[in-house]
Amino acid sequence: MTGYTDILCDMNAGVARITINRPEKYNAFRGQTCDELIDALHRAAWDKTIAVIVLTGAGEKAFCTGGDQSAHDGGYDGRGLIGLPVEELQGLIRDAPKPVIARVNGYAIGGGNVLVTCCDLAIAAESARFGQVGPRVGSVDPGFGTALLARVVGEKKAREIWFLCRRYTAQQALAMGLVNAVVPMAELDAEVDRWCQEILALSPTAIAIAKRSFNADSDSIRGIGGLGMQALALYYGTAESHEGVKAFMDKRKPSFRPGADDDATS
Ligand code: 2NE
Repeated sequence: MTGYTDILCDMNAGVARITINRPEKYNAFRGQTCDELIDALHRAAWDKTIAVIVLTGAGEKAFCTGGDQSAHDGGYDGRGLIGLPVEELQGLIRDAPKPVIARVNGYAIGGGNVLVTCCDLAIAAESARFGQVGPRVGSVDPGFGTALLARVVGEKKAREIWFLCRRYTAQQALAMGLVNAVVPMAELDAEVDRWCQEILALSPTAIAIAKRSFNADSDSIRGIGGLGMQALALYYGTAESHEGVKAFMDKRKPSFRPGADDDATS
C-alpha cells in the first residue's frame, strides 16, 4: 500500500508513530482507515530497526472515537464481516513483537477505547476521556473490547463500562488500570518519548518473549471476538441497531423499545 489518506506514519530512530489523521471525524475509523492502520502496523511490527510503536490521533480533541458512524449503513464501508477489519487490527497490535503505546490525546470512545485496551501501554493527557458507547449506538465490540477489558480493569468495572456507557476521566482511567500514566497535554509527547527511550535501551528479544507470554494467557479471547463479530453482523441487520446509528447521526436519544416507551408515557 502506498500513499496513506487516513493515517500518518513516521518511522524514525527506533520509534514508529502511527497517527489516525481524521480530526474532523474525531479520528473515527472507516474501512480505509483500518486497512491503512493494518498496513502501517505490519511494516512497523516486522521492521527490526523499530523497537516501539506509538499509536495516536491527530489534534487535541480525540484519540479515536471508534467506527465512523457516517460510513455505517447496516454495516460499515470496508471489508470483512461488519465492513471494518477490526479483528485484524486489534490482533495485529497484540501480534507485533514489540510494545505498542497508546498516546491518548483526547476522546478514546467505542472502538477507540478498545484500541487503548489492546495496546500494551497507554499514556493519557489529563483532558482524555474514555468509554464504550455500543449499547447507545446499536453496536458492541465483543472479544478484546469486553473480555480483555475485564482483565485490564476487572469484571465489575468492565461490565459497568459496557452496561452504563458512562464517560471516564483520565484520572479515573488511571485508577482502574486502563492507562499507565496521566500528564498535562503539553507534556504528553515528552512523556511518551521518555517511555520509548527506556524501551529502546532494553533487549528487544526479551521484550518480544515477555509480550508473547502475556498474550498467550489471554489469546483465547481472539476466538470470542470472532464469534462475537459473527453475531454483530447479524445484529447490524436489525431495526434496533439501525435506530442506534440513526439516532447518533440525527443527534437525538435512541428509542430502542418503542412499545415500552409508549407504555411508560401512557
Ligand atoms: C466522542 C463523543 C463523546 C463527543 O461528544 P460531543 O458531545 O463532545 O460531540 P459530538 O457532537 O457528539 O461529536 C462531535 C463531532 O464529531 C462527530 C460527530 O458526529 C460531530 O460531528 P459534527 O456534528 O460536528 O459534524 N463524531 C464523533 N464521533 C464520531 C464517530 N464515531 N463517527 C462519526 N462522527 C463522529 C461523541 O461524539 C461520541 O460518543 N462518539 C462516538 C460515536 C460512536 O458511535 N462510535 C462508534 C461506536 S461502535 C464501534 O466503534 C465499533 C467497533 O469498535 C468495533 C466494531 C464495530 C463498531
